[in-house]
Amino acid sequence: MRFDVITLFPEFIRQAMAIGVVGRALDRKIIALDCWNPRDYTEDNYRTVDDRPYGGGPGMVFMIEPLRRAVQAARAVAPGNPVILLSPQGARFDQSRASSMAAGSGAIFVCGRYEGLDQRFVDHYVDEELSIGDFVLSGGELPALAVIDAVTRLLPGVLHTDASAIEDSFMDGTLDCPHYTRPEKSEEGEVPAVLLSGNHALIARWRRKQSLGATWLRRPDLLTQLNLNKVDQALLLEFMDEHKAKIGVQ
Ligand code: 58G
Repeated sequence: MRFDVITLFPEFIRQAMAIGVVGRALDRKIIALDCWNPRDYTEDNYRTVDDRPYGGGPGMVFMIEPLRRAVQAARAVAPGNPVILLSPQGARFDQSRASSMAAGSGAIFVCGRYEGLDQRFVDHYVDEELSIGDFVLSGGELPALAVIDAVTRLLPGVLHTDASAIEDSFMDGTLDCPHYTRPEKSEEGEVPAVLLSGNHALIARWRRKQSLGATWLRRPDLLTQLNLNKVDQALLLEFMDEHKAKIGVQ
């Protein structure tokens, strides 16, 4: 899997990607990273990459030419990989998109800056526009790093534990259950007894119930997308009853 990143801040991308799970995947050559700086593809003395918007208004617009040349350089070494623009106008990036990307051979990410890119660049060179959420950032670098991280941790051999086992919680559209580690008793309370029982069937049942309950409480929008089987329905009803008893609903 190779990732190419078109960015005015290649050191930001390289430094962020040297850390943690993604850094280890790079060291072990499970992924490869190359950055392409549009400023290196300018020809004027000032190395200009932005200009004033036609039609007036505040801010600047990323010029076509340095972006086109940077993308062409990336494409030459990563033929067939899609050119992906990170922008608030993009389709929402989620776990299912992360899985599909993990099944591919990589991507060329374009990180915009300023008020945006010349639309003619978008129309001609961008295959897909993605957004990591409904908010505006000052550049596409953080979203590109988020996408690369989400995809990389799904690749075989990247996580110590089997990624498919870990991802099961969100892959099936429910939120993760709570986790606990030592000590068994702390100032802040005790670990739920079931987790100390050694009864693995009961533990799996408790975790599933907590996942369904958390999804119901915090992300009812996700819950409506699910097709719960009879067992899940029973577990969720149990959680709902206990929750209602706890907050004092008859
Ligand atoms: C058009 C307009 C093209 C992604 C703006 C490119 C990027 C948030 C997200 C841009 C971003 C997100 C300018 C700065 C987009 C660029 C970039 N902000 N929600 N900012 O994924």
